[in-house]
Amino acid sequence: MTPLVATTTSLRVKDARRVVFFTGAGMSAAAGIPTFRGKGGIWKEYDYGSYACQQAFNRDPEKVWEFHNYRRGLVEPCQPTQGHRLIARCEAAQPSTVVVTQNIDGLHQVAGNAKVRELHGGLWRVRCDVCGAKHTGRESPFVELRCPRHEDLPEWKRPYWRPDIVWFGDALNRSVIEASVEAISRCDMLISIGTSAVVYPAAELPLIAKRNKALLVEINPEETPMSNAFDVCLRGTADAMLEMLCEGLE
Ligand code: BJW
Repeated sequence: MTPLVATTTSLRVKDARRVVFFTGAGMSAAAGIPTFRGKGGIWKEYDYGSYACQQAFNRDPEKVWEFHNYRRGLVEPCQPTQGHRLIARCEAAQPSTVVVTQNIDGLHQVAGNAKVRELHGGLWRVRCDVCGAKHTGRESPFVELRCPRHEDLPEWKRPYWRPDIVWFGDALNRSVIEASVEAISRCDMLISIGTSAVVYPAAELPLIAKRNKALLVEINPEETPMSNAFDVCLRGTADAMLEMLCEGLE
């Protein structure tokens, strides 16, 4: 069935029992965080093969860290938008609400959502792939680039911390995928917000909700390759469309 394409709807989140918000970079655009694709997108300026894959990190970890610190610097002063706050209000009113996000900026958590599944990792986490150590902190820039646990090694031989981000070619974290699939399978309304729906496997996750007869709503000013799978496509910004969908929440 072709979707209803509109700028207004009488659908309301308060009328659903279990809602999943499925978010991408457009969710945080109004916070001042650039998206990846399209006008002003990060991949226009930075080639992901040089900055966002394990091979690039193996080749030149300091160059990848420079890019990563640039991203930390961009995100660090940004605050959740009205849209993030409305999604947090939805979880407060309906605790079964889950956020499945491709974003690494952590803004859903800052806004107050507790159930956030980060498909592509987190900007503020680093890990050591040699000893398994993990560190979370909002240092910006992050300057101690080598894992301190390897005191037996001379400084120049110690392994680098690696941003805990899912780069191209990386497998997604299994427990995060499982928790996301579980939430999506059980929801009766899935609202996809601000994703170009070109990165897999994330792009196809909303289809799981469709198989289970949930109502699928897409919020995006632009059409996406997945738009036809949705029941309703709201052509507007995340903040404006969420203001409408979340009307009447306690
Ligand atoms: C607004 C708005 C406003 C603007 N309001 N909206 C199957 C088929 C083909 C390829 C593959 C496949 N399976 C796997 C692959 C390979 C690859 C892939 O998908 N490639 C495609 C690009 C072709 N996938 C992977 O490698 C994944 N791993 C994997 O599958 O492992 C197994 C495997 C590997 C290899 C082969 C086969 C299997 C991992 C993907 C990791 C993605 N990582 C990144 C992070 C990069 C690093 C960093 O951040 O430093 O995640 S890439 C980047 O894209 C980031 C995002 O989370 C992700 C999605 O982007 P998103 O959120 O959709 O943003 P944009 O910018 O694309 O779109 C913004 C949208 O917002 C636009 O539509 C605007 O219109 C809209 N918008 N303002 C509402 N105010």
